[in-house]
Amino acid sequence: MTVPTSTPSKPTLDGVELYVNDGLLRPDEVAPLHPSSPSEPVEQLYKRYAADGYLFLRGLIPREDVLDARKSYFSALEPTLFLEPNLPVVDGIFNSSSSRDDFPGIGSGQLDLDPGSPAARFVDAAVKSHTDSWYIGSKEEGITGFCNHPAILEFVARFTGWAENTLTVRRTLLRNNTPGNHAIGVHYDQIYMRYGEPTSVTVWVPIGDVKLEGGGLIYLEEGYKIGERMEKEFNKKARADGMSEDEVRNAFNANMLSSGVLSEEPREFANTHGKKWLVAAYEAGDVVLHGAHTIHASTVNHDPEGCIRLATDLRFVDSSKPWDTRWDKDFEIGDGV
Ligand SMILES: O=C(O)CCC(=O)C(=O)O
Ligand SMILES: [Fe+2]
Repeated sequence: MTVPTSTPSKPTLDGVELYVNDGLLRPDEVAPLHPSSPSEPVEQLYKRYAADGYLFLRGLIPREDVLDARKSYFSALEPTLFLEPNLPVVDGIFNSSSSRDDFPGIGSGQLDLDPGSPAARFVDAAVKSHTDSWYIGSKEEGITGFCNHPAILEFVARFTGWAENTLTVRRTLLRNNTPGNHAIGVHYDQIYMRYGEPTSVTVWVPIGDVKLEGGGLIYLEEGYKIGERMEKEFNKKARADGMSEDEVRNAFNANMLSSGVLSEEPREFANTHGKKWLVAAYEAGDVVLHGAHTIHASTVNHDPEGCIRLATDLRFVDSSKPWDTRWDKDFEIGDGV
């Protein structure tokens, strides 16, 4: 399928325009993400996850716990002039008199920063949050940390059946999508975790409400089938070309760009594969679980109030099986994982 060249002008869904890095999505290019409830029988939820490649769970985490995390994050970043003054910190409204170039989102692509610039200072502060006790926890202070929220861990342990072998991978990405900035391109997570089995589960956690046009994650309809096929083809070809096991695991293959993503153009990608993007408005407390081959991307944040889209992705593995231990560390810019 080819992408039409004329600019579509109709709202995408529910009267709202949804943008990805390569433009406005047309109404026939999207469909709603199917919501589930944590109170449904776990076998039913697992069947749905296996069939769709994702599980969108409404209200898994108490809303107030998510909003506390949001407040902690923005309080730490307030001195960088990230936020509109005189509004509640928890709202996370981007400072309208700041330049968005000084506040590049982390975790949505390559960053080219001048040391000492406001952008570099902002990124340093955002990276530091990954080791703050409100986020990662602290034994000395007796703090569990948002990453280790029992509602998430207990659900994943029960859902996967990994029970006490359920391990929260240390490296997580706390991503702050400022209004109008670049959104993450099309990818599946196994690309970055090839030193482990493709059984990891990612839990994408919006930290705050995210309006439909507020830059939420989007999933390619039946995308895991395409991701599985791509990974199989890549492995076959890499071996035929004589790549060593290590090279195979490290390689960013011909399907991918240097950052590892499959494409920076979600619209074009979905059209090429004849699939829709599945979209949602998220509320604080919702999460989406997705598998290692599930193809996803993000919309560009066009929140009308300038609300910053904050989210984290937590990865879970079965610690009794081989997993990608390169991820057993805190996130750093350019850590090559
Ligand atoms: O939050 C984002 O923009 C990307 C998240 C993601 O790729 C993931 O959770 O695996
Ligand atoms: Fe991802």
